[in-house]
Amino acid sequence: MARDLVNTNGSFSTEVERHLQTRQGVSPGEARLDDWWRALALAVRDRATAGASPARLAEAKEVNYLSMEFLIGRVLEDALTNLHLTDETRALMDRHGADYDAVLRAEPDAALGNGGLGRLAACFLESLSTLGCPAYGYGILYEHGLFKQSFDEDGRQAEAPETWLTDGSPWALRRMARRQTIGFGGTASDAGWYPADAVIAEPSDLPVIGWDGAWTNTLRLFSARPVQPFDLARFNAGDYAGAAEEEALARTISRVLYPDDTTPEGQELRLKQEFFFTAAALRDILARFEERGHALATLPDKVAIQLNDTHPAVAAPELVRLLTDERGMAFDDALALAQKTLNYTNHTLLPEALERWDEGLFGRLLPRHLDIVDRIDAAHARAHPKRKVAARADGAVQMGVLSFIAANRVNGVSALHTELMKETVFADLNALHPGRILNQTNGVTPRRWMQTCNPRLAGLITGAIGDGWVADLDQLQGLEPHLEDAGFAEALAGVKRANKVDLAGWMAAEHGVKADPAMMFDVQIKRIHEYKRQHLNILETIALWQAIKDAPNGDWTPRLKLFGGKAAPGYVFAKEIIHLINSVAKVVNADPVTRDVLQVAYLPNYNVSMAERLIPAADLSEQISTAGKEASGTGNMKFALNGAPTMGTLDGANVEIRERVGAENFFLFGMTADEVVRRRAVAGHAAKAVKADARLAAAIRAVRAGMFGAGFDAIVDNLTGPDYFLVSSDFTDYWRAQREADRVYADDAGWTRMAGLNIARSGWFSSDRTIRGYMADIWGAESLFD
Ligand code: 26V
Repeated sequence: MARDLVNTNGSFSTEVERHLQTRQGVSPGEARLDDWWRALALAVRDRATAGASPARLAEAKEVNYLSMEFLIGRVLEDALTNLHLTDETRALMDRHGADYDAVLRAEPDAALGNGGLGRLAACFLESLSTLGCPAYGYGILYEHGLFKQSFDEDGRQAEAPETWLTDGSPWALRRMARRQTIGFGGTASDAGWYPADAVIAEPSDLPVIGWDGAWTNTLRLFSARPVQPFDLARFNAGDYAGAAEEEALARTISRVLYPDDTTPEGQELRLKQEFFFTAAALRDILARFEERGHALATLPDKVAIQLNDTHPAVAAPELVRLLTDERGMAFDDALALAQKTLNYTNHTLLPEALERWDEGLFGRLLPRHLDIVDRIDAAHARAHPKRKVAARADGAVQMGVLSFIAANRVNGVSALHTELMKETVFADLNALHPGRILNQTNGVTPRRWMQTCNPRLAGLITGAIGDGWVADLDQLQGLEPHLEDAGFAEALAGVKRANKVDLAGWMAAEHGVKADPAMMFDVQIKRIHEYKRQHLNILETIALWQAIKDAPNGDWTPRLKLFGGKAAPGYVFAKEIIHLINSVAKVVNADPVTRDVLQVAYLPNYNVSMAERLIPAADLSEQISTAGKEASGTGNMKFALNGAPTMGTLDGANVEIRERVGAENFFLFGMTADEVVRRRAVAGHAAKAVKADARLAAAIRAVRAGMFGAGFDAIVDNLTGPDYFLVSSDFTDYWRAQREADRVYADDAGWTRMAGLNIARSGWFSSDRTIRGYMADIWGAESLFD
């Protein structure tokens, strides 16, 4: 909705008080924190959705972002910020004696995603609204988001269900008129599909408010519901459990987010989830298109559909089916339309994360779609008779191949990742379709990841260069001359110090962990995975601890090593890494010889809200994946933007961060992607690396000897054996780069300058820039503001 059409009659505060009374049923005096945030959310919702659509919306090209995950976190603070309602809300809370910050914290995180892929989707939606690009996000309203993580007494990960939706969400408005029926199973013939089972996809709309409240897009998330609410006959016969069986089965589909971002579970439920939301989204998109009165042949002119990884790849056969079986179009025409409408983003080249569905399972659940996949393959083979690349191969449907064949554009998420796509996984397809693959390097929204999460820095920047940077992040370049000004530099250092003091206070209060803000805050927060190499970080910690013990009077730069992140519940090795970090923390933190210069803390249950606290307070950003494995990274961008230089490999978007902030403002170490491949071919590479580095050997010996307890055999055996991710081979250079960081950090002015240059030169990593790229190069979509 355009801003000038927003209904601003009556003050926001009055609306909040009214919602408090009418929806929460309490007076301001009785309101609990939860009542306040719900009333605030409802009032914000009204603001965001009031008003009419501009006439040109009817003609505009509409973007649809299909994603299994939207990791949105908390919504209220971001919404208030974008609507410029924070001051009024603070005043309202003050008037009623409510604690504004506590009210904001009463909102549970919407953890409808695992990590980078889902958080990127959330940043993209916000940028789409900020840029005035008409768009819908489509996904699943999971009843339970990503599991809650805690540590047991030994420091091992424990998982508990997450319950954000138990009391309902004030953001999610059910849209009963737009329900869809989704079939499964049954039989197929040339005439079409006869599903055996069906569920209802019930949409709930969440508002996505852009900067300045200038435009609001919709995130439409589907819940699965039974076609029949319950079986009355069985109920009346006393079979109460049986009577609710169908309902329970249907609801299972939207019950829980898959807590795994690496290994496709070969499980029916996940394929059901994928088809469920994808089919519901396509029906909704086509219904809206037809309501707009356009002819089917113009679909690609009015609609673009983005497949966020292969999870919605079944969109290809489903769209063809909707156009042929349900609308009578010829197959070739339908496929041509689908191909012009669909686009695919790849987010990982890790072989274990590339989806492939057993053709038996696929055919049982989606018999008609399996036929159509074969016809898509046949059409592709006719067009390219010399090369054999098929979506259905080796007894499975290869979802990456299917997505590629059925897409107009295929993109990678960083320059390096895109090149590796062309050279490795998609080499054959790239040769057949030169130009189809293109790059759109990821970005992050500066509203959440600076303006909201780091108000001190945002204020300092605005004081120096005005507030235009919020919607035009390149303007941060204007900070560079200010860095020469000693007063500004001192203020910048003061912001970081104050953020660290805040974080330390929160760590003490919430986690009982003491953190000394005088130490360097060295932060690694992300999912736990061997390729991300948290074990390289903790090994270096052990080696540093040993070095300090050897020379306690040395000139050590005091460091706090901070970790956060969850491991997939079934990923045993990753869970061992968590256990090791916690065990090292226990020993090192208790050591009177070293504790003033080295501390280790692993904060449990890392999520979006925790990232918003940690990133503004970080001094050093750990981005240490094995080169060639991290598709892009987006945390790396958030740290640089908030003034934490990177300790990193030449991987993913680290490469581009280093190019932009300058090599001298980036702590580079490790092998390149090419060197990684060559090193892996060296027989006994890990054993050789350990032999060549006495510090590494001693650190591994300490773990093996049980200095941190038992249970780390798999890690030790790996680092001295196969070491596929080359932790041992990169250790020596990592140590060197860390000592270089120590040296620079010891010089306050030098470090502040480096941090400042990271901020000033990170404007390019705004997701506004990324979305402009998608609009121009992939979607052919335009802003309603232009
Ligand atoms: C795979 C699966 C398999 C089945 C269970 C659920 C599930 C969920 C996610 C995935 C693939 C995850 C891929 C991913 O998250 N890639 C990350 O994407 C970020 C945004 O582009 C990027 O910055 C990270 O480098 C990349 O690892």
